[in-house]
Amino acid sequence: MSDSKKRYTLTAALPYTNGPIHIGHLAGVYVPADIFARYKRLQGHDVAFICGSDEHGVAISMKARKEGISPKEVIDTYDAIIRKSFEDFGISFDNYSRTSRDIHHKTAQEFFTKLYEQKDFIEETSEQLFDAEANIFLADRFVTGTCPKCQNIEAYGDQCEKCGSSLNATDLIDPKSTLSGATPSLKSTTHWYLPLDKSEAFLRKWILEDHKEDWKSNVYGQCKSWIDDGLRPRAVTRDLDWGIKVPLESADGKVLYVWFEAPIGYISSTKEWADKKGIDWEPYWKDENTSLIHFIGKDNIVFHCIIFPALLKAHGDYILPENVPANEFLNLEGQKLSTSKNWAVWLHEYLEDFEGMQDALRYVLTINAPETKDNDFTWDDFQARVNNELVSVYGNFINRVVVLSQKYYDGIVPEAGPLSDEDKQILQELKEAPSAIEKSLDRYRFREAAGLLMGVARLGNKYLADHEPWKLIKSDPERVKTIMNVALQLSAGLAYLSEPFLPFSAEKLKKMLNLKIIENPFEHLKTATYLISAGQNLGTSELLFRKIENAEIQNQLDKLKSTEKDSTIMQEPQKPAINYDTFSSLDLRVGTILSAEKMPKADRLLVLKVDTGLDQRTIVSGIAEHFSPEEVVGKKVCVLMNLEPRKLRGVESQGMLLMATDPEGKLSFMSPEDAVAAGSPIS
Ligand code: B3M
Ligand code: ZN
Repeated sequence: MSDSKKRYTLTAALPYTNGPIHIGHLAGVYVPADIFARYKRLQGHDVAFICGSDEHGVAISMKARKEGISPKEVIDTYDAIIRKSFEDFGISFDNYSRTSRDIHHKTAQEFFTKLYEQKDFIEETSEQLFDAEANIFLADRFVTGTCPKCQNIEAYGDQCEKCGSSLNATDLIDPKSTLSGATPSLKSTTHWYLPLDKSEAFLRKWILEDHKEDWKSNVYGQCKSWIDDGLRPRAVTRDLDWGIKVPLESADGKVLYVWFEAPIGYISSTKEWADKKGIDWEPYWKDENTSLIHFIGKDNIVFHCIIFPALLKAHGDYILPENVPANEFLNLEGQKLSTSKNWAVWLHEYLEDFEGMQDALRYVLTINAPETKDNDFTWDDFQARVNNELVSVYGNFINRVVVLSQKYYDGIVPEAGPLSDEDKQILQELKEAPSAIEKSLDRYRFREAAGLLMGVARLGNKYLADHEPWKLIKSDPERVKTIMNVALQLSAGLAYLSEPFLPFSAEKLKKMLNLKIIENPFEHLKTATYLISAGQNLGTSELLFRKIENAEIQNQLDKLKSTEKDSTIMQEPQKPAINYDTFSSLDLRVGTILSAEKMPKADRLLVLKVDTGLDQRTIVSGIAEHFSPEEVVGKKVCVLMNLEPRKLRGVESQGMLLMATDPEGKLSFMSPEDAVAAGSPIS
């Protein structure tokens, strides 16, 4: 392969299929990865842009348990949502696989076997945290406790999200099972460990020396602190029922640790892609001339910079990543994004609410990307960026150029006359733009690159505003031809340069200008003065971007507000299990309220007479602040018959009404939906 054409294997973190994609994922990983992939393809390189769903691990099991469905149902649901939303959003993966596919199980197991046979693992039996109630070993997200490094009380069994430390479950102080809330006991079990400590010398040289200059400082800094802290052996297997079976006879009931197998998912996905194309996958992972680049969020740094490279190196056949340009986190309206708390802007919902506006979100997430520090997404900023930059600058410029060209020249590109110094200057700036953008992108500075692109649009917008061809057309139509020709060159330049960033509008713009497809447009732009020739016909004009109305922003803010309210409902943890006999000892029946009156001098209590089918009895109920006596007469209710009678304000209550309480404390009766006779048993 010649120097000018390089092979790139670009991976984007495999999303867990326990929820849909949100803007944090997009800003951190998928938008920059997609910009880079499109950019490298435009330069004519051989690109494999690889991703897929991450479908094992505790995140999936937890979701399944919580919803009372199988892990398979969870992954099928979210894989479909994620896959579609990426596609609709224009993320240009060459392959999007799933780690539940056979090809991945096989690839991961073969990888394990090779390392096992090479004696790269240590087999060790030790005491691990065990939840006797749930009958399960507690690793990863099944256990929380206090981080020994930063004292964060919500650290997980494999990682503290606050300080980024990678942990073993037994490191946690005061561990608690996330399944039952129980304090775990210790139970002995056998696992296979990767002795990371033995990789220290290699990692020190490869990262701390060889990549001191070219890795981002946030990534380099995290790696340095882990290595300096001392690396310890890490288990690559787990006692779980959901995952890829450990391919050893002695390992019944054990699966591969999700962070062992998920990165191998990049390899499986590449294989799947190459199979479909009928090409060889191996150069993409084994040829030293291939650039392997992992796009990830900052919480995945240790896995991609330390553990996976240590595994690749131990295996022996693979290349190592050239760079891991991890981003920091994006917050939403000042708060941490959270799938479980539903504090997010979900991609599939955005695509519904803002149809055809993929590029608007891509732009805002890029220009405001959390590249070097955490950043905040606010809907007000989104609106301002779209309206003041995409619409008022970029869109306005293009619209003027196309509309005026239609009006003055019937949509035919006019011939340029002699160029003024300013015209020359503008065309020169356009020629310099691709190199500047390339320089930024090659250093993974996506914000800077998007800013440079917008700079070209600004240049054009200002050029037209300064020269006012719409005024000059009467007095100097010849000069206007030149101005419009220059403006059209800038528009064409924007169409080519914007493709990696704003692919949907780039496509539209190319059509509007009737542009040719050119090979390596970035290179072409550096030398060609005329990107669109005089005499050429333009296409029909369309609006590139539309304004965002206040009502749309309000609507999004309202959505978030309702989420905030929901998430403040503290869901009580489930009570300890009871057996069927205990349950069936409850005597529950449908009753009809026959009469009701307020209990004297008690604001909360109503004294009810209830027909239970068996008898008519008195029940005192604390519902007076919610219902008037008149409202409740005639209601069918759920009665707990055999609760011990007790006296309330001197009146004996013979049973209890069951009520539901909503987050605001409002009560409602548990009434049968259909007409059911008083006395009907409830079971
Ligand atoms: N599934 C992403 C996450 O931490 C995780 C990435 C795997 S990449 C091999 O949400
Ligand atoms: Zn910590």
